[in-house]
Amino acid sequence: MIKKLAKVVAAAAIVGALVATAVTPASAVVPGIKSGLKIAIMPKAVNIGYFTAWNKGAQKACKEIGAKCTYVGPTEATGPAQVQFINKIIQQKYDVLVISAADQNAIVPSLKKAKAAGITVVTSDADVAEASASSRVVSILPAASSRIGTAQVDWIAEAVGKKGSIAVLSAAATAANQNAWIKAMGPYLTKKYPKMSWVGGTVGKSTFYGDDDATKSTAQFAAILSQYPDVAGIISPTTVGVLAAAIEKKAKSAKVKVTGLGLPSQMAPYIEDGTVKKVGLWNPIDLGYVAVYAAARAESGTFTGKVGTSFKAGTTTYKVTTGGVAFLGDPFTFTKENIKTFKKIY
Ligand code: RAM
Repeated sequence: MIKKLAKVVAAAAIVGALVATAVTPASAVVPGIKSGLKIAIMPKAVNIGYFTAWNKGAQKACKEIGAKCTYVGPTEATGPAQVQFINKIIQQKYDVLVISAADQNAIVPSLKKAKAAGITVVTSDADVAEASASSRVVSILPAASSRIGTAQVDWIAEAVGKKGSIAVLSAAATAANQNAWIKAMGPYLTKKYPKMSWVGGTVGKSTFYGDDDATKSTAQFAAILSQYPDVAGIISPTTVGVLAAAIEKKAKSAKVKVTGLGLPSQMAPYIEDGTVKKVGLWNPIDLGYVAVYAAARAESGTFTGKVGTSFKAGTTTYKVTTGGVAFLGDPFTFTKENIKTFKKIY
């Protein structure tokens, strides 16, 4: 992955150099992208390690395209908290906003205001609600929700020996990404693993919300154990939740198995000591990188975001599919065997 990115940067640098000496104005760094764009990169919350990696990729793209990018956002992963920052972005006349929606509905009116003010809005990591898709140009997401949801069911099935009851420790109830993954988990578990069940009867009634906050996630982990002492496994589809679960499982020597979407650099100690056998995640650095390219091309008028169109980020071409979404690729899984390598990357 790193090698691939290095190649991409090298290729972009060469292209940039050639173009600069040819007819294009000296300020153009990547063909098809205006240079000097003012871009805001807004995570669900700035204090989440996953988004630090996402921003790293975004900043790398910004450097390549000659944009000025600012990482800005709340310390609490909620829609209302993001709205205050979106309003500031509008006042400060940014050209582009790349945002991971903490709330699929609450931020929509502000995104529409931004759009009306001429700002190009692209969601990445977490989208707005399907019905509000027109409030952004395109959404850059890791992989199809069904793939991310069902993969986590397979990981927990492996951990619990394909039997027992399962709960979910999620992020915010308002987050489109976690909700879509959880929705895909329900029917898949029932169909594929007949000896497994949801602690509350359905996946919806078995989902606890830690709001992408470490303290709340720890409390919800404890709530699952006290409400369902026989729970065999917990899936936590959030980097904040799965880390809190691993820490608590270890501290309490809890028998419950834990898996989910974890940042390898944060989960390494718990994978290495066997507290957690396996977690997975895509590369958030790549996700931020691709989102900036899509947004900058849209702002430059060389990409519309319409279904069926495509755009280039580095050397890779991404296609926009149903719903105005482009996907990065399947998640990687991390175990004792490979965590040493991945923890150094993100
Ligand atoms: C948390 C956030 C983010 C999600 C990851 C897996 O960091 O909720 O949106 O994609 O987990």
